[in-house]
Amino acid sequence: MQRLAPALRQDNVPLDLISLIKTILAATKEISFRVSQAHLGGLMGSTLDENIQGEVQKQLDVVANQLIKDVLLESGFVKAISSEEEDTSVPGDENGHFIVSFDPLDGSSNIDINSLIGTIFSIHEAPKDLAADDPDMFKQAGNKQVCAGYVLYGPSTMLVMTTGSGTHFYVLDRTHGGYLLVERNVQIPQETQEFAINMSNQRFWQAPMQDYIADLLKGDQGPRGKNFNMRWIAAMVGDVHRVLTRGGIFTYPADNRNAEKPYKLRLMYEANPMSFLIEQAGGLSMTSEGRIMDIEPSSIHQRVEVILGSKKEVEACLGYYK
Ligand code: AFP
Repeated sequence: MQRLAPALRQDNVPLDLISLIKTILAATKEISFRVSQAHLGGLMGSTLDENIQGEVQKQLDVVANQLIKDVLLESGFVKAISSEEEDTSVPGDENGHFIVSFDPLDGSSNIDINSLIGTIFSIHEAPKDLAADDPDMFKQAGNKQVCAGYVLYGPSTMLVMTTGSGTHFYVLDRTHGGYLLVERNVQIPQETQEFAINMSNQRFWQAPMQDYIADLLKGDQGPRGKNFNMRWIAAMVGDVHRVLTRGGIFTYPADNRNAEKPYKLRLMYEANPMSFLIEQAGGLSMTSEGRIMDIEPSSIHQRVEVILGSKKEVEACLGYYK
Protein backbone atom coordinates (compact mmCIF):
# COMPACT_ATOMS: atom_id res chain seq x y z
CA MET A 1 0.00 0.00 0.00
CA GLN A 2 1.23 3.46 -0.93
CA ARG A 3 2.18 6.00 1.72
CA LEU A 4 0.60 9.42 1.74
CA ALA A 5 3.40 11.60 0.38
CA PRO A 6 4.19 9.43 -2.71
CA ALA A 7 0.44 9.21 -3.41
CA LEU A 8 0.19 13.01 -3.32
CA ARG A 9 3.29 13.43 -5.49
CA GLN A 10 1.69 11.08 -8.03
CA ASP A 11 -1.18 13.60 -8.21
CA ASN A 12 1.36 16.44 -8.77
CA VAL A 13 0.50 18.14 -5.49
CA PRO A 14 3.02 20.94 -4.80
CA LEU A 15 5.56 20.26 -2.05
CA ASP A 16 4.43 23.11 0.23
CA LEU A 17 0.85 21.82 0.14
CA ILE A 18 2.06 18.29 0.92
CA SER A 19 3.92 19.69 3.93
CA LEU A 20 0.79 21.50 5.12
CA ILE A 21 -1.35 18.37 4.73
CA LYS A 22 1.22 16.37 6.73
CA THR A 23 1.09 19.05 9.43
CA ILE A 24 -2.70 18.78 9.76
CA LEU A 25 -2.47 15.00 9.79
CA ALA A 26 0.11 15.04 12.59
CA ALA A 27 -2.54 16.70 14.76
CA THR A 28 -5.21 14.20 13.69
CA LYS A 29 -3.02 11.28 14.81
CA GLU A 30 -2.83 12.85 18.27
CA ILE A 31 -6.61 13.53 18.22
CA SER A 32 -7.25 9.93 17.23
CA PHE A 33 -5.24 8.81 20.28
CA ARG A 34 -6.95 11.29 22.63
CA VAL A 35 -10.40 10.22 21.35
CA SER A 36 -9.59 6.56 22.02
CA GLN A 37 -8.43 7.46 25.54
CA ALA A 38 -11.15 10.03 26.32
CA HIS A 39 -12.74 8.17 29.22
CA LEU A 40 -9.38 7.12 30.67
CA GLY A 41 -7.92 10.60 30.25
CA GLY A 42 -10.85 12.42 31.90
CA LEU A 43 -11.85 14.06 28.61
CA MET A 44 -15.52 13.06 28.49
CA GLY A 45 -18.32 15.59 28.91
CA SER A 46 -18.68 19.30 28.36
CA THR A 47 -16.76 22.39 29.33
CA LEU A 48 -18.63 25.29 30.93
CA ASP A 49 -18.14 27.35 27.74
CA GLU A 50 -20.12 27.92 24.56
CA ASN A 51 -18.60 28.62 21.14
CA ILE A 52 -19.64 31.71 19.14
CA GLN A 53 -22.51 29.72 17.68
CA GLY A 54 -24.07 29.14 21.08
CA GLU A 55 -23.14 25.45 21.22
CA VAL A 56 -21.76 24.02 24.45
CA GLN A 57 -18.17 22.94 23.82
CA LYS A 58 -17.16 19.41 24.74
CA GLN A 59 -13.77 18.94 26.34
CA LEU A 60 -12.57 17.04 23.28
CA ASP A 61 -13.74 19.88 20.98
CA VAL A 62 -11.43 22.22 22.84
CA VAL A 63 -8.49 19.80 22.91
CA ALA A 64 -8.83 18.96 19.20
CA ASN A 65 -9.10 22.63 18.27
CA GLN A 66 -5.99 23.52 20.28
CA LEU A 67 -3.95 20.67 18.76
CA ILE A 68 -4.75 21.66 15.17
CA LYS A 69 -4.44 25.38 15.85
CA ASP A 70 -1.01 24.97 17.46
CA VAL A 71 0.54 22.85 14.71
CA LEU A 72 -0.84 25.11 11.99
CA LEU A 73 0.23 28.39 13.55
CA GLU A 74 3.70 27.02 14.35
CA SER A 75 4.19 25.55 10.88
CA GLY A 76 4.85 28.77 8.93
CA PHE A 77 2.70 27.38 6.08
CA VAL A 78 -0.51 29.21 6.95
CA LYS A 79 -1.37 32.89 6.76
CA ALA A 80 -4.53 32.44 8.85
CA ILE A 81 -6.89 29.82 10.18
CA SER A 82 -10.59 29.71 10.99
CA SER A 83 -12.29 27.08 13.09
CA GLU A 84 -15.77 26.20 14.33
CA GLU A 85 -14.41 26.74 17.84
CA GLU A 86 -12.82 30.17 17.22
CA ASP A 87 -14.92 33.37 17.23
CA THR A 88 -12.89 35.00 14.46
CA SER A 89 -10.13 34.03 12.08
CA VAL A 90 -6.69 33.71 13.70
CA PRO A 91 -3.66 35.25 11.95
CA GLY A 92 -0.62 33.08 11.26
CA ASP A 93 2.54 33.80 9.27
CA GLU A 94 2.35 36.80 6.88
CA ASN A 95 4.37 34.73 4.37
CA GLY A 96 2.18 31.64 4.67
CA HIS A 97 0.87 30.41 1.32
CA PHE A 98 -2.41 28.94 2.56
CA ILE A 99 -5.45 29.51 4.76
CA VAL A 100 -7.17 26.61 6.51
CA SER A 101 -10.77 26.31 7.76
CA PHE A 102 -11.60 23.38 10.00
CA ASP A 103 -14.14 21.74 12.26
CA PRO A 104 -11.84 20.09 14.82
CA LEU A 105 -14.43 17.55 15.96
CA ASP A 106 -17.58 17.19 13.93
CA GLY A 107 -20.49 15.33 15.51
CA SER A 108 -19.49 16.17 19.05
CA SER A 109 -22.82 14.99 20.45
CA ASN A 110 -21.52 11.51 19.56
CA ILE A 111 -18.49 11.79 21.85
CA ASP A 112 -20.31 10.70 24.99
CA ILE A 113 -21.87 7.66 23.27
CA ASN A 114 -18.56 6.44 21.78
CA SER A 115 -19.86 6.85 18.24
CA LEU A 116 -18.52 8.34 15.00
CA ILE A 117 -16.80 11.74 15.07
CA GLY A 118 -14.24 13.35 12.80
CA THR A 119 -12.10 16.33 11.83
CA ILE A 120 -13.01 18.24 8.64
CA PHE A 121 -10.61 20.62 6.87
CA SER A 122 -10.56 22.89 3.83
CA ILE A 123 -7.50 24.60 2.32
CA HIS A 124 -7.38 27.66 0.04
CA GLU A 125 -4.44 29.64 -1.24
CA ALA A 126 -3.87 32.80 0.80
CA PRO A 127 -4.48 36.04 -1.12
CA LYS A 128 -1.15 37.92 -1.34
CA ASP A 129 -2.72 41.39 -1.11
CA LEU A 130 -4.48 40.90 2.26
CA ALA A 131 -2.84 40.97 5.70
CA ALA A 132 -2.87 37.87 7.90
CA ASP A 133 -5.36 39.46 10.30
CA ASP A 134 -7.84 40.35 7.55
CA PRO A 135 -10.84 37.98 7.76
CA ASP A 136 -11.72 38.82 4.14
CA MET A 137 -9.11 36.23 3.14
CA PHE A 138 -11.74 33.61 3.93
CA LYS A 139 -14.27 35.07 1.50
CA GLN A 140 -13.36 32.55 -1.20
CA ALA A 141 -15.82 30.18 -2.82
CA GLY A 142 -15.47 26.42 -2.35
CA ASN A 143 -14.55 26.07 -6.02
CA LYS A 144 -11.18 27.65 -5.14
CA GLN A 145 -10.25 24.98 -2.57
CA VAL A 146 -6.88 23.34 -3.27
CA CYS A 147 -7.49 20.51 -0.83
CA ALA A 148 -10.32 19.22 1.36
CA GLY A 149 -10.67 16.23 3.59
CA TYR A 150 -11.82 14.65 6.78
CA VAL A 151 -10.43 12.20 9.27
CA LEU A 152 -13.00 9.79 10.66
CA TYR A 153 -12.27 8.44 14.15
CA GLY A 154 -14.15 5.16 13.77
CA PRO A 155 -13.21 1.50 14.24
CA SER A 156 -10.25 2.50 12.09
CA THR A 157 -9.00 6.06 11.70
CA MET A 158 -9.58 6.98 8.05
CA LEU A 159 -8.49 9.96 6.01
CA VAL A 160 -10.64 10.89 3.00
CA MET A 161 -9.06 13.61 0.93
CA THR A 162 -8.98 15.33 -2.42
CA THR A 163 -6.56 17.77 -4.00
CA GLY A 164 -8.67 17.98 -7.15
CA SER A 165 -7.49 14.69 -8.70
CA GLY A 166 -10.18 12.38 -7.34
CA THR A 167 -11.23 11.44 -3.83
CA HIS A 168 -9.00 8.89 -2.11
CA PHE A 169 -9.34 6.81 1.07
CA TYR A 170 -6.41 6.30 3.46
CA VAL A 171 -6.21 4.38 6.75
CA LEU A 172 -3.99 5.27 9.69
CA ASP A 173 -1.54 2.38 10.08
CA ARG A 174 -0.51 2.45 13.72
CA THR A 175 2.38 0.06 13.11
CA HIS A 176 4.34 2.67 11.16
CA GLY A 177 2.38 5.72 12.31
CA GLY A 178 1.29 7.05 8.91
CA TYR A 179 -1.71 7.05 6.58
CA LEU A 180 -1.71 4.41 3.80
CA LEU A 181 -3.70 4.68 0.59
CA VAL A 182 -6.41 1.99 0.54
CA GLU A 183 -8.69 3.19 -2.28
CA ARG A 184 -7.92 5.60 -5.10
CA ASN A 185 -10.62 7.49 -7.06
CA VAL A 186 -13.66 6.47 -5.07
CA GLN A 187 -16.84 6.71 -7.18
CA ILE A 188 -20.31 7.23 -5.70
CA PRO A 189 -23.00 5.08 -7.37
CA GLN A 190 -25.30 7.40 -9.35
CA GLU A 191 -28.47 5.84 -8.00
CA THR A 192 -29.41 4.87 -4.48
CA GLN A 193 -32.16 3.56 -2.20
CA GLU A 194 -30.84 5.15 0.99
CA PHE A 195 -31.47 8.60 2.44
CA ALA A 196 -30.17 10.49 5.48
CA ILE A 197 -32.16 13.31 7.08
CA ASN A 198 -33.12 14.20 10.64
CA MET A 199 -36.77 13.11 10.41
CA SER A 200 -37.62 14.73 13.75
CA ASN A 201 -37.53 18.12 11.98
CA GLN A 202 -40.04 17.07 9.34
CA ARG A 203 -42.77 19.54 10.36
CA PHE A 204 -40.33 22.46 9.97
CA TRP A 205 -39.19 21.75 6.39
CA GLN A 206 -40.32 23.64 3.30
CA ALA A 207 -43.02 22.03 1.13
CA PRO A 208 -40.68 20.62 -1.58
CA MET A 209 -38.61 18.64 0.98
CA GLN A 210 -41.81 17.46 2.69
CA ASP A 211 -43.10 16.17 -0.65
CA TYR A 212 -39.79 14.55 -1.66
CA ILE A 213 -39.38 12.62 1.60
CA ALA A 214 -43.08 11.66 1.64
CA ASP A 215 -42.60 10.07 -1.80
CA LEU A 216 -39.48 8.17 -0.63
CA LEU A 217 -41.46 6.81 2.33
CA LYS A 218 -44.19 5.50 0.02
CA GLY A 219 -41.57 3.05 -1.30
CA ASP A 220 -42.53 0.71 -4.13
CA GLN A 221 -46.17 1.80 -3.76
CA GLY A 222 -45.30 5.43 -4.55
CA PRO A 223 -44.06 7.46 -7.55
CA ARG A 224 -40.42 6.38 -7.05
CA GLY A 225 -41.38 2.71 -7.44
CA LYS A 226 -38.74 1.40 -5.03
CA ASN A 227 -38.24 1.03 -1.28
CA PHE A 228 -35.81 3.33 0.53
CA ASN A 229 -33.79 2.73 3.68
CA MET A 230 -32.96 5.53 6.15
CA ARG A 231 -29.78 6.24 8.17
CA TRP A 232 -28.83 9.15 10.47
CA ILE A 233 -25.49 9.24 12.30
CA ALA A 234 -25.81 12.84 13.63
CA ALA A 235 -22.27 13.51 12.46
CA MET A 236 -21.88 14.78 8.90
CA VAL A 237 -18.51 12.99 8.63
CA GLY A 238 -20.20 9.65 9.29
CA ASP A 239 -23.11 10.25 6.93
CA VAL A 240 -20.91 11.56 4.12
CA HIS A 241 -18.52 8.65 4.58
CA ARG A 242 -21.38 6.20 4.09
CA VAL A 243 -22.52 8.09 0.97
CA LEU A 244 -18.98 8.02 -0.45
CA THR A 245 -18.67 4.32 0.33
CA ARG A 246 -22.00 2.94 -0.93
CA GLY A 247 -24.04 5.87 -2.27
CA GLY A 248 -27.06 7.64 -0.84
CA ILE A 249 -28.47 11.11 -0.38
CA PHE A 250 -27.70 13.23 2.69
CA THR A 251 -29.56 16.45 3.36
CA TYR A 252 -29.86 19.08 6.04
CA PRO A 253 -32.57 21.21 4.43
CA ALA A 254 -33.80 24.68 5.32
CA ASP A 255 -36.27 24.65 8.20
CA ASN A 256 -38.36 27.21 10.07
CA ARG A 257 -37.56 26.25 13.68
CA ASN A 258 -35.77 29.58 14.11
CA ALA A 259 -36.46 32.36 11.58
CA GLU A 260 -32.95 33.78 12.10
CA LYS A 261 -31.26 30.41 11.53
CA PRO A 262 -32.89 28.53 8.65
CA TYR A 263 -29.81 26.31 8.07
CA LYS A 264 -27.71 24.15 10.39
CA LEU A 265 -24.52 23.20 8.59
CA ARG A 266 -21.58 25.55 8.18
CA LEU A 267 -20.36 26.48 4.70
CA MET A 268 -16.63 26.95 5.24
CA TYR A 269 -15.67 23.91 7.31
CA GLU A 270 -18.54 21.47 6.68
CA ALA A 271 -20.40 22.00 3.39
CA ASN A 272 -17.55 23.22 1.17
CA PRO A 273 -14.98 20.53 1.98
CA MET A 274 -17.62 17.79 1.80
CA SER A 275 -18.83 19.19 -1.53
CA PHE A 276 -15.30 19.02 -2.99
CA LEU A 277 -14.97 15.38 -1.87
CA ILE A 278 -18.43 14.44 -3.16
CA GLU A 279 -17.99 16.12 -6.55
CA GLN A 280 -14.54 14.59 -7.01
CA ALA A 281 -16.21 11.21 -6.46
CA GLY A 282 -18.83 11.84 -9.17
CA GLY A 283 -21.64 13.00 -6.86
CA LEU A 284 -23.55 16.27 -6.57
CA SER A 285 -23.54 18.73 -3.68
CA MET A 286 -26.17 21.45 -3.88
CA THR A 287 -28.53 23.78 -2.11
CA SER A 288 -32.07 23.93 -3.52
CA GLU A 289 -30.86 26.96 -5.53
CA GLY A 290 -27.48 25.95 -6.90
CA ARG A 291 -24.03 24.47 -6.43
CA ILE A 292 -22.66 24.84 -2.90
CA MET A 293 -19.08 25.39 -4.08
CA ASP A 294 -20.17 28.42 -6.13
CA ILE A 295 -21.45 30.33 -3.08
CA GLU A 296 -19.41 33.48 -2.37
CA PRO A 297 -19.06 33.41 1.43
CA SER A 298 -19.95 36.44 3.51
CA SER A 299 -18.67 35.27 6.91
CA ILE A 300 -16.61 32.41 8.35
CA HIS A 301 -19.45 30.84 10.35
CA GLN A 302 -22.04 31.18 7.58
CA ARG A 303 -24.63 28.39 7.43
CA VAL A 304 -26.07 26.76 4.34
CA GLU A 305 -28.63 24.26 3.13
CA VAL A 306 -27.08 20.96 2.01
CA ILE A 307 -28.36 18.29 -0.39
CA LEU A 308 -25.56 15.94 -1.49
CA GLY A 309 -24.80 12.43 -2.67
CA SER A 310 -25.64 10.12 -5.55
CA LYS A 311 -26.08 12.27 -8.65
CA LYS A 312 -29.43 10.99 -9.88
CA GLU A 313 -31.00 11.06 -6.40
CA VAL A 314 -29.87 14.64 -5.74
CA GLU A 315 -31.34 15.61 -9.11
CA ALA A 316 -34.58 13.83 -8.19
CA CYS A 317 -34.76 15.78 -4.93
CA LEU A 318 -34.04 19.10 -6.64
CA GLY A 319 -36.83 18.35 -9.11
CA TYR A 320 -39.32 18.97 -6.27
CA TYR A 321 -38.05 22.56 -5.92
CA LYS A 322 -38.72 23.48 -9.55
P1 AFP B 1 -21.92 19.12 16.25
O1 AFP B 1 -20.52 18.84 15.80
O2 AFP B 1 -22.06 20.50 16.75
O3 AFP B 1 -22.44 18.08 17.17
O4 AFP B 1 -22.88 19.10 14.97
C1 AFP B 1 -22.81 18.11 14.02
C2 AFP B 1 -23.60 18.57 12.85
O5 AFP B 1 -23.28 19.87 12.51
C3 AFP B 1 -23.42 17.66 11.64
O6 AFP B 1 -22.22 16.96 11.66
C4 AFP B 1 -24.62 16.73 11.68
O7 AFP B 1 -25.01 16.30 10.41
C5 AFP B 1 -25.67 17.57 12.33
O8 AFP B 1 -24.98 18.51 13.15
C6 AFP B 1 -26.59 16.73 13.18
O9 AFP B 1 -27.58 17.53 13.70
P2 AFP B 1 -28.88 16.98 14.46
O10 AFP B 1 -28.81 15.48 14.52
O11 AFP B 1 -28.81 17.60 15.81
O12 AFP B 1 -30.03 17.44 13.66
